[in-house]
Amino acid sequence: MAMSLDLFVKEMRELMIPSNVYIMDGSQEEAERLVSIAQKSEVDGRVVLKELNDDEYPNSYYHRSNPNDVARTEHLTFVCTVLKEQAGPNNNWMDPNKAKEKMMGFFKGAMKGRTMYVIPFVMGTPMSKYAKNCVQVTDSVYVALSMRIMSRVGKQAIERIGSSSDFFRGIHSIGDVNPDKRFIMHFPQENLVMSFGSGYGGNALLGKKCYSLRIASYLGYQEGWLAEHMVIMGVQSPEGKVTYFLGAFPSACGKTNLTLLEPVFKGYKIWTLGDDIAWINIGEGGRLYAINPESGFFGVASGTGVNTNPVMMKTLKNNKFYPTLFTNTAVDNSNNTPWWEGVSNDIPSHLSDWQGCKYDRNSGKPAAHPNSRFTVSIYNCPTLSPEYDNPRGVPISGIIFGGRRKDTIPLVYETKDWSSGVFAASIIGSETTAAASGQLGNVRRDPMAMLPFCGYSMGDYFQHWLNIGKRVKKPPKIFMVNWFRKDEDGKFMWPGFKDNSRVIKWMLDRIEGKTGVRECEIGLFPQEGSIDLSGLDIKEKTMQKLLKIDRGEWKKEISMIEEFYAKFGDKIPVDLRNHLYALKEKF
Ligand code: GTP
Ligand code: SPV
Ligand code: MN
Repeated sequence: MAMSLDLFVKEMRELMIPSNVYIMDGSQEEAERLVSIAQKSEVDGRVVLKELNDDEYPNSYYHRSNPNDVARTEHLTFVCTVLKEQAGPNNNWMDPNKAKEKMMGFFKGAMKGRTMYVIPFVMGTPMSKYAKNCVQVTDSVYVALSMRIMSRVGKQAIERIGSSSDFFRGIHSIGDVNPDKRFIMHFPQENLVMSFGSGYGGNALLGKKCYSLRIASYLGYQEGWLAEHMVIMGVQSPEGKVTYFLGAFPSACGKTNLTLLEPVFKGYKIWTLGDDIAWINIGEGGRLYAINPESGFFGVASGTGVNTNPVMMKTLKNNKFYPTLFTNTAVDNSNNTPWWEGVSNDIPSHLSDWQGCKYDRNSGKPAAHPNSRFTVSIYNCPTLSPEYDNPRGVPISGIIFGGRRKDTIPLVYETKDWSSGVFAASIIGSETTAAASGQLGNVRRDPMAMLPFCGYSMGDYFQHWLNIGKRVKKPPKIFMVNWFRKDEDGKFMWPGFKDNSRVIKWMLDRIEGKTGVRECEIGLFPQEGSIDLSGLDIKEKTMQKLLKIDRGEWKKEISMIEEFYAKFGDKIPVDLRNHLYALKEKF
């Protein structure tokens, strides 16, 4: 249903009956005003924002959410296409009319006594032909401030929208944060999302996963491009040449860390372009070009420290963009700084946990929620690529896919060609993490790291990937990695983090044709000695284990893949089925 911005705001006001309507302009004064409002407001008994130590963490504020609202809720997330088959077995589905009726019931009068923030925003740099116009309404000042960091909010969006009705509409209310009245409903065929009952990131910042992945993946399917759960980064060699990579990893499996990585080798540098979402188009010369539609990081705090991610620690202390938010970390009361496991070795003695209680270090529980996050502008990042705002995006030479697996999957291998790469990506399995509510550590299939984010049937999605490869002149090389393989004692065998640059350097050598491969059952493996391990204390035996293919493990893996593929019946492209038969033959 076509509807101008004015009409949309009018309808929302009539539906939710807020006592105020505030249209955001994106200015600095506005941010200061909203922060000040948030410091005075309470949502179910919690002050929305508290100022943190300005000397240690400039312009930073602390937010504690309802303990029932700390991660994405996949079981309450629906894709409401006209036909159930369009949403596919990878999505929860509801009839669009039924879904709207249900949501309208929740939204009716939901903002009584509250302010409705109208957030006009652009996903992508506004000069880009790939950028998209969006509007979200919300009654959460925390969401309004977060959206301001994560996307380009304000006048530019209003100007781009003008009197047209061609923009994404996101309708959001935190309601009373009741999990029984919590739903995130997507209507890809109407460019619309309705979200009620949660203030948490991926459920509530509708420009992020809801629009830029679920809705945008559907748009991309219609229009011939890809919206992916991927980092974008440039790898600079000592000669000064920059090669661009995409990297897809499931939630909380290392994207933010990878794109802010400081290589261990002299002369090499990594340029950051995006840590979560990439929109990929076929551009100049028939190559793939990627843009990051977002303008901030909504990153996992736990595990982030000067040893693991020094660039992010610098980003968090860089005060260029106002404000930076910390959600559900612990707080060190001795100096009013946010604290989380991994930010320092010793546990401070005056610590409040993420729920605001005095931390008991004998509890066996972490002080920060494992999915505690920071929300910080990408412009604060010292390694931000000069190409970040380039409207045409950056040309892609390599795509990395990974998962979190304690066994089975080797440290790295290359796939033979695009279609083998699409197959390898379609069979990714990964252990579930704290980024989504539910049990942790279960291996589930997470094709292209998109299982929770693909806005249509994954059978069609796989075919779309294959079709893109046929249209691209020189398809990027596709690599598979696993930083998370463990030994018999349950310890990570690969040091990870900055040492991942050793594997990236190998990929660069492969792209430049500087090193050969040996062919194995599942793909192309590094020749012995071709991953540069200089200065790293790792045993040859460990490297062998990291690259090992265990036939028993792979037999099990193949039966899990068959089970997953079977859910899609004949929607799985013939090409991929053939790859699976061929793989099975080998084991
Ligand atoms: P989302 O924001 O949920 O999409 O997560 P992400 O993919 O950006 O993951 P992130 O980089 O935030 O990492 C998640 C967790 O994995 C953090 O606790 C990191 O410290 C940890 N991690 C990241 N890279 C590595 C690695 O190479 N090895 C090990 N062992 N842990 C890692
Ligand atoms: C993820 O879960 O992949 C995230 C956090 O990046 S959220 O924005 O909540 O989706
Ligand atoms: Mn993510």
